[in-house]
Amino acid sequence: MIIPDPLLDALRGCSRPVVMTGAGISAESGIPTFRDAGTGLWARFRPEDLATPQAFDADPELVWNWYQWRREQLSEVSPNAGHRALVELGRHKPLLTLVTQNVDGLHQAAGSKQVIELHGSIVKTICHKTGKPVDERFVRQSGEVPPRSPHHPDGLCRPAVVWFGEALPAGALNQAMDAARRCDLFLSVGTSSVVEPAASLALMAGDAGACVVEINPAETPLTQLADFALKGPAGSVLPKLVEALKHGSDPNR
Ligand code: BV8
Repeated sequence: MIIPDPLLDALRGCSRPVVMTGAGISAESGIPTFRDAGTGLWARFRPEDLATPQAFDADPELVWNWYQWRREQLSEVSPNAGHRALVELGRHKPLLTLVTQNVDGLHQAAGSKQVIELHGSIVKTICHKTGKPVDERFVRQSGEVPPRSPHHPDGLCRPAVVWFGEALPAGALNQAMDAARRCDLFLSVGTSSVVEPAASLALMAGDAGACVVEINPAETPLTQLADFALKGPAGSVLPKLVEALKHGSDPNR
């Protein structure tokens, strides 16, 4: 893939880039994308139907076990070249803001600092009644599935993620929206651009005059609206982009 010169100019010239990632950037680490997260033993469920408070209320054990399965997958994976390229990009662009919809913590594991997690974190646990954090040692030593919450007599433990129909953490969302409105380049990586309000951030950036770039092997609702759409996997496109930035042009030209 050749990186177009106008894109390179925009990347070189930007000072306040925002990068927003979705499940696609973790695909090359071996984590099924969100919409494929109903694979294997979970194939008979739609992730969107499990990632809701209603599903948890209806069958706490089923939803808890789905997240435990996804957590266990995480123990066997590590960040990939796409995550590492974003760490490198942050070294070249110190005012870069990294926003993720992912709950897997792989950006932090790769070395990215100040990651804005719009949809929470699968490796943390909260009380379903109060939202208060629950220590992982408490979760591990409980023999119940899901563990009863230490914060509320009728509460259960649940993953610290944002479910469909739940509000995003106000601080994270406001930070992401501010960054999107102020940025001069918005890079959307590995997201199907359908989940709101995250999907609107790219449009917000474009409306504020930023150059919008999409990296995704497939078409999404953003593809036609973006200034540049690079069709390819994040694990190879992002390193190419950073290499071209460092060399001032695409080394493969
Ligand atoms: C809310 C955590 C309001 C859980 C997730 C308009 C405005 C506001 C809300 C809505 C609205 N319209 C609809 C809604 C409701 C809903 C929504 O958006 N529904 C969708 C399905 C239409 N939104 C909500 O409910 C949100 N809440 O708005 O609340 C409110 C306000 C006040 C008070 C009360 C309520 C909450 C949404 C958050 C849901 N939680 N995750 C968990 O993970 O289990 S969302 C979930 O989807 C994941 O976080 C995931 O990251 C996210 C988005 O999916 P993607 O990341 O894009 O993943 P996907 O699999 O879809 O796509 C992967 C892409 O990667 C593909 O395009 C593929 O081509 C690409 N790819 C594959 N391989 C690669 C690759 N790309 C690059 N490289 C590769 N190698």
